[in-house]
Amino acid sequence: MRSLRSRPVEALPLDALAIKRDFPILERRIHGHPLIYLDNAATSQKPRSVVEALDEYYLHSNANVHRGIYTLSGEATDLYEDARTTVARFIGAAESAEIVFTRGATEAINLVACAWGGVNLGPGDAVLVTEMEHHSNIVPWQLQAERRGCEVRFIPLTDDGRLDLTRLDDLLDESVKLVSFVHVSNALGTVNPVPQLVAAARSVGARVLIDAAQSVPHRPIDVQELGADFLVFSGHKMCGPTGIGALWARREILEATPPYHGGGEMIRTVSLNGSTWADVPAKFEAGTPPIAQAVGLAEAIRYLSGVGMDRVLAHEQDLVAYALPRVADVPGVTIHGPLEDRSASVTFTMDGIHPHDLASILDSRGIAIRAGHHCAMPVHMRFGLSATARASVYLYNTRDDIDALVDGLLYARDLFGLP
Ligand code: 7TS
Repeated sequence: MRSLRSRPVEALPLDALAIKRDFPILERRIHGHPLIYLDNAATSQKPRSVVEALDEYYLHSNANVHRGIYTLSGEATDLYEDARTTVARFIGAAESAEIVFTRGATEAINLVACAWGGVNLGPGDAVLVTEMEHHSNIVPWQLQAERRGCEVRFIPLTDDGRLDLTRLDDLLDESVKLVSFVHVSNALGTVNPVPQLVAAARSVGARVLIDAAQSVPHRPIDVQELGADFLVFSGHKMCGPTGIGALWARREILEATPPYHGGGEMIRTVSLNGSTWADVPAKFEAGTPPIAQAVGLAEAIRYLSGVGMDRVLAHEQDLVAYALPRVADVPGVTIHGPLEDRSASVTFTMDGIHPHDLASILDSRGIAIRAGHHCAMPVHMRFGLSATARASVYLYNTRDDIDALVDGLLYARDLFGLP
C-alpha cells in the first residue's frame, strides 16, 4: 500500500497563486481589503473540489452506510470505505482497518484515553506528555488520572521552546505506560524528535501516541516510519470538512482495546444478556458515521496529493524562512518558539500592544491571525505570557501575504503611537 502513496519525484516549487484560485473564500474582501488568511493552524480553507464533493454526495448518493440493501446505501458505503482507504494510503497505514474515523484529533485522543486507558492504566501507572501539548492531549489524561488513579507527567521545555530531554531519564520509568506527544506544536511551531521519543518510550515498554494534528496537513507522514502505536489528526486542518478526523493504530492494539462508545454499527450481536463487537475498525464507530465528511476528507487528500506533500512542506518552509526575520524586525516584536527546524506558524508578542488588539487591527485590514492561548495554556504559563499572536500559513499563502502582515504590524504601532 505504501508504494501507492502520492509523492512527486522532485519537489518543484508550487504555484501558490494558482492554488489560491482553487479556494473561493480567498476571493472575499474583509472591511474592503482582500482576505489574507493566516490562521491555518486553527482550521484551513477548503478548495472548490472538496465543497463540490460534499454537494455531489448529498445531491446524488446520500444514504446511511452498512445498512440498506439498495443501490444508494451501497454507493454511500463504498464512498465511506473508499475514503478510509484513501486516508490509510495517505499516511502509509498497513491496511484501511487501522483507520478509525472520529470527529477529529480531540475525539481520537479521548478514544485512546478512555478505551485503551480503561484497560491499561491504573494506580501506580503514568502517562508521559509534554508541556507543549494542546489541551486535547492533556485534559483527557487528567480525566483518566482522576478516574483511574494514574499519574500524568510532563516533559518540560527549554527557553527556546523545545523539549528539555535532559530530564527524560527522571521522568521515564517502567510505570510509564504511554508517551503521548505533539509532533508539531500549534503554539510554538516546534517539530519534535519523533525517533528519539519513540526509542525512549520503547526502552521502558511504553506505548506511543503522536498528536499529528499540525503535521499530517503540512508534511508527508508515514506511520510505519514514525513507529508509534497511535496517531491522530483532524480533517478540517487539511482542506477537509469539519466533523471528521482519524485515529490510526496498529491492528493488534485496536483488536485488544474494548469499544469506546456503544450503539449501532459497532456490534456483532446484541441480546438482553449482553453484546459482542464488530471487527475493527467498526467496533470503534458507534452510530451513523460522518459519511459526507469522510467523502470530503478523501477529496481533500486527493487535492493535497495532487499538489504533493513534499511541495507543501517546501513551500511553507520557504514562507516561514521569509516571515521570521521580517516579523522579528518589527520594533517591539518577540518571536516565541525555536528559530530553526520549525513549522508553518510564527508566534509572537509585541511590546505595548495586546495580541487581541493586534488581531483586531489586522482584521481591519483583512488579515486573519489568531490571538490568545491557542488551547495551550501551559506553554503560555511556561513563558510567563497570558496570550500570544500567531500567524500560520498553508499552501495557498504567498510572500505578499507575509508582506501585508508586516505592514499591518507597523500600522498597528503607528495607531498606538509607538515608535
Ligand atoms: N492537537 C493539536 C496540536 C492542535 O493544534 C489541535 C487544534 C488539536 C489537537 C485539536 O484539534 P481538533 O480538530 O480536535 O479541535 N489546534 C487549534 C489551534 O491551534 N487553534 O485552534 C485549534
